This record gives sequence, structure tokens and C-alpha cells, in this order.
Amino acid sequence: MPPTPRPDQSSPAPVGPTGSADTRAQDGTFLTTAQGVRMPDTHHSLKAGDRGPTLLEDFYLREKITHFDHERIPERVVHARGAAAHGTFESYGSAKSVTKAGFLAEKGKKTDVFVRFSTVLGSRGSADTVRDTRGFAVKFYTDEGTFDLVGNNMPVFFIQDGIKFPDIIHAGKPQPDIELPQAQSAHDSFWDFVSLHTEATHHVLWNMSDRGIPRSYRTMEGFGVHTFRLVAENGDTSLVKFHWKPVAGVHSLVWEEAQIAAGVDPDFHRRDMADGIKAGAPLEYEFGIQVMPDDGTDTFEGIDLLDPTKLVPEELAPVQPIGKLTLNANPTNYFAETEQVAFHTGHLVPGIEVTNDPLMQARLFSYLDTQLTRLGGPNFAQLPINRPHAPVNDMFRDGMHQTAVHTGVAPYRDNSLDEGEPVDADASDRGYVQTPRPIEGKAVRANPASFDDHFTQSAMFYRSLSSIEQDHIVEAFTFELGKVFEQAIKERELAVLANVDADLCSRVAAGLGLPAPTGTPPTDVVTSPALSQVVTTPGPIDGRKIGVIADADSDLAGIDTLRTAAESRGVTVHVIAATGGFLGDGPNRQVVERTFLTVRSIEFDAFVVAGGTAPSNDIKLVLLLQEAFRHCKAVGAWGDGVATLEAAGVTDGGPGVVTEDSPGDSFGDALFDAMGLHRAWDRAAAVMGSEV
Ligand code: HDE
Repeated sequence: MPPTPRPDQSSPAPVGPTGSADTRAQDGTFLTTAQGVRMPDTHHSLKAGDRGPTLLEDFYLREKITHFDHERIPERVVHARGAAAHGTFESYGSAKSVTKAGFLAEKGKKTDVFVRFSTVLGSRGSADTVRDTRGFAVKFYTDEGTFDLVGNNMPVFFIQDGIKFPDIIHAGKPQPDIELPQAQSAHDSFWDFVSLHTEATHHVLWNMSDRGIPRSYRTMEGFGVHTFRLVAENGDTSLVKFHWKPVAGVHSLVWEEAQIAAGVDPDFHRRDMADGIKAGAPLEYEFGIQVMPDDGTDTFEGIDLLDPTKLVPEELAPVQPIGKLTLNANPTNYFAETEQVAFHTGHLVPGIEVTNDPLMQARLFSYLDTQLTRLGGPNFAQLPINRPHAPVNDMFRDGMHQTAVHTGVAPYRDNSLDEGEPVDADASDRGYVQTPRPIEGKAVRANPASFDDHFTQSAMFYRSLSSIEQDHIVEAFTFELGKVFEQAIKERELAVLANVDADLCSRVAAGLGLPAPTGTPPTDVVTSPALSQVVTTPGPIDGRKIGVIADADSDLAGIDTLRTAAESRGVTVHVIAATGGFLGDGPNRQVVERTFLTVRSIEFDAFVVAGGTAPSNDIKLVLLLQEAFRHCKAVGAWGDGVATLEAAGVTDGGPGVVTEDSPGDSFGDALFDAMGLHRAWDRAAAVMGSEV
């Protein structure tokens, strides 16, 4: 992969909340110590003679090394691997009837946001494209305080009660003796846990589906998972589920691509986001809510809204758009922003409240607690990225890493010494006043009976998908269980699958070479077509990339014709040739951006062979085209470029294969439509077999 270019050092001030930070650019002034003493030399320690021992009195050496020794902070215990961007949220004003939250109620109201995407299991240096759930954590810096929506790219979770979180994470993390495998669920302890805790089944199906290997953050849905309570200005309450719908559509990698990318470009998602933003293609999502009545039952259409292993099908409660999120600025400093950002489910604003979901309740403790270790004390809200954009007037004082210089002599209430301030804010002052709700019951360690059905929605998810998506689930289960050593665990998981869907179970069992057990899968499962991500009409292709294979004799003007058409659709064109440098020297001179050695198919959404290109049987080129073809991407050629496709075994005229005499409008339109479908799945059965 090409290196992502260095950040633009000439930009006047860092973007987003760090604007007010102590910014220290490498701006050409003298090198100093941390105390501001100018230093003549940072390459030689102070020694007794040029061959002598280093002197203890070298305060600069000790300061430099000591600082370095402490440059790392503990990585997040989960979601350690992440990438983030700044942006803006603009309200449609449509949520005004259900919430008094100012940033949602007012039409056109803009709010700064910082969003961090992550994988769950891997360490900070692990690969982006592993099979896993993705974090989708949004910090809204609203005028009424900070609201964090700490969600995932899947609408359900593995466990129903937060007390099990350490268990599922211990099971998913690498085995404790030799710390492997990294960032993988394909190992014994994960499958041991989920086969014993059948409440995990629904989430496991999502993880094994294409949702576990998103194409990019740009094409990933987000979910608040839990049910929240919204409070309107008049005090009326409703129960909601939050959704992020990507404008670019919901798309995934295929498994072989995910595996290749993990080796070829472990930063695949991070790079895609950073490059896209830098190229002026922001990531865009619509924010939406499903609204359910708050009638005191915490259920809707028979679904327990406090059970985080259940979703509400969109067919029963449509997702109503309430605003738009645009991510358009990369961080200025990874550590200061992406690493130090601290999300907390308890960062709520008036108009948004929590429910009794026992998973959410445990999170309300965990997120504050974890920052104390990770960020070294209770003052993490003073870090630039965590500073609210609303005025802060708390009475919290001192502590590790205190950087505020508080004035006033009476940090307590009531006081008479600081003129009685700060004063309490009641609801009419936009204070956060919890809606009084009845709470009673006996203290028990138990779940309600309505949490017991672990299979109906699991079956709903599986049966709502297209057959190619179901194939992928079967292959993912077969792959993951194929990596499990203990026979008893495989058999137990097959018994779980038998209670979801007999066909799913028997296909996985066949792949593992084991007998398929008989279960009691749910009957009367109502499917939810909205759960499938396969599209039948072309969607947007902004931010996508086309690789054009060419040589010095190719139709270079034709490449420019295609480029102009592609750029008008927000798509970029990149030339690939046998060696680097330039092709031609006239007005249509082309820069070779990748060679057959440096390119890999995962980088591009479509490949085209330019007319006039001499047929080549270079094995790297053949592999490139075959891979793209096998992964059901759009491929094409104009003129005699077709010969190169044929040499790679790409069948002309098949689904998603676009060939024309010239790269004119009809070629471009057909190619862009094929890209808009994301994959030519009709080709899958013929080319993929059981490989992906
Ligand atoms: Fe988290 N989770 N979680 N989680 N989670 C953390 O907080 C935790 C859960 C999610 O980009 C930690 O600051 C518990 C559900 C995201 O910084 C920690 C439970 C969902 C991120 C923690 C859950 C999430 C985290 C680790 C069960 C989706 C990354 C570092 C009760 C709705 C945020 C940190 C970022 C991070 C605990 C369950 C999403 C340890 C105890 C459900 C996106 O506090």
C-alpha cells in the first residue's frame, strides 16, 4: 500500500476541540527541554570524554528518555484498535415532538462531533479487517453538555446482563498462556462461551454474517443497541432505538478480501477513512430513531425492549430520520484525540435518558471507571478532546493531572462566600432532571422469563438474508468452528444452531464432517427484509476507486475520458502498469500509481483494462484480475483490452463484466451501475465455490 501522506503542517490550527489546546507544532523555533531551556544537541549524551561513560548530570538525556519511557498509556481493555474523525451533526428538527434535547429539536442546528470506530477484540496494533463487531462511538459536543452515543455496527449484543461482560471478553481475547490468536473469535474459548450461553446466539449470527467484515466505515450501519427513553418538552416520554444509516449504503468485504487486507494493509479501514476525508469525500450517515410507546411495559409487539439481544424489526417500527452526520476532518494528533477520547454511556443531555436494560445499567458504571486507569485519574474531561463545548461550572477540585486553575473559595453548596454560586439548574433552566419513574421490586439475581427466547430472532435474522448472505454465514461458522480443537465444543455449537435453523445446522455440520443434531427451531418466524444488505438497484458510489490497467501503447486519452466521467460521480481512477513512472508524454500522460508488484485487488472497487493494452500473462496481473472477478467486483475493458481479461479467465458478457468498443458514456454508465450494486452476486456461484 502507498503511505498515507503526512498531515498538512501548514494548516493554521488543529481542527475540532483541540483548537483550544496547548498546540506545539514543529515550527522551526529552537529545540528546548520541557522547561524551555534551549538545547544545542539532541544526538549526543553528555560523556566523560568521547569514549567515556555517560554522566548522571545529563538532565536532558534523563528527561528525554524518561518521557519516552512513559509515552504509552494502557490501551483500552476492549475496542483498543480504533480510528476517528471530526465532523458536524445537523438536526432535521423532526425529533422535536419526542425530545427536548436542544441539538435534536431545532431544525438546522449544527453540533460538533468526534466519532471513533473500532474493532472489539484486537490490540491497538491489530488488523482492521478481522471478523469482529465494530464500535461506532459518537461524541456530540452539544450546547447543553456532551452526549455520547457509544454504539456498535450490530443492533444486538452477546449478553443480557453486564455482569457477564468480563466473561465474554475473557473468552474472546487470546488464550491467556501464549496469547493467541490475536483479534480472532476463531478459537476454543470463544466458542466454548457462546455455545454455553445461548443468549449470545443472535449476536454470533451477526458476527458470522457479512456485517462482521465491513467494506469500510463509510458503508457501515451503526446502532445504539439499547432502548433509550426520550423526554419531550411537555414531559411526554417514548422509548427509542438509535440508528446510523450510511448514505453510501451498507456493504461488506468478502472473507478472502478481509484475510488478504489483514496482511497486505492492516490499516485498510483507517486508511480508507483518512484518505477519503483528505480527498474531500466525507463520510455521511443519517441519524434515525425507531419510536415505541412508553406505556410502562417496556415491551413492543411482544419484544422485550430491555433485552439487548433483541432488535425491533424496521417493518414494525420504521427508522425515522432526525439528522445527518458528516465526518470531514481527520484528527490532528492520534494520541491527543483518538487515543485520549473518553466515551461514557452516562454522558447524557436533558431529553435523553436510560432504561432498565441490565446491560446498559452496568455500562453506566464501567465507562467512567475505566478512564481512571486508562487516562490516569478523574480529570480526563479536561483533556482537549474531552472538553465539553458547553460551559463547565462544577465543584470538582484537585486530583491527578488537574490542569484547570480554579478560583473562588467555596467549592460547595450552599455557600455565601462565592455569592452563592453556582446555583442549581432545574428543568426550566435546562437542568438534567430525571423523569420520575416507579422503581420497586425484590433484590434478586435473575432475568425475567421474557429474556429466555434466544432463538426466534436468531432465526429471523438468518432467514431474512439473501441466499448469498446465508452462504457466507455457513462458511463463516464452518471456518471458525473448523479452528476449534475440542470436539465437544463444535458439537455443542451445532446443537445451538439446530435450535436456530435446521438447514444452517446441517450445512455447517457437513462442512465440519460431523453429524447434524436435531433441534427444535422456532416456527412462525416472521422475516425482516430490512436486515439484508444486498441491493438490487445501484446505490451511490462516491469515494470508490477504479484501477485501470494500461501500458505505454494504451488509449491514454480514453483513460482521461473515463476519469472525467468517474470524477463527476465522486469516483477516482488510478493507473496500474507493469512498472512505475509515466505512460506517454503528451497531453494524456498518465502517472502510474501502482505496479503489478504493489497493487492488490482489495484496494479497488472495479478494474478496467484500457483499449490498446498489450495482452499480458504476467502472473501478478492474472491474479489481480482473477481475484477481483472471484470477489464479484465490476470488471471491464474497452477495445482490445478485452484480450487481457480473457487471458485471466474473465468471462466476457457475464454479470458485472462491462465491455465496449470505447470508454464513452455507455461504458461508464454500465460500469458505475455495476459498482453501485457493490458486487455482481449472480456471478458468485460460478466463481466463488466454497472459497469465500
Ligand atoms: Fe463497551 N466498553 N462495554 N460496549 N464499548 C468500552 O470503555 C463495557 C457494550 C463500546 O471508541 C470500554 O473507554 C461493558 C455494548 C464501544 O473509546 C469499557 C459492557 C456496546 C467502545 C467498556 C459493554 C459497547 C466501548 C473500554 C457490558 C454497544 C469503544 C474502553 C455491560 C452498544 C469506545 C472504554 C471508544 C468501550 C465496557 C458493552 C460499545 C471497558 C462493561 C453493548 C464502541 O468501559
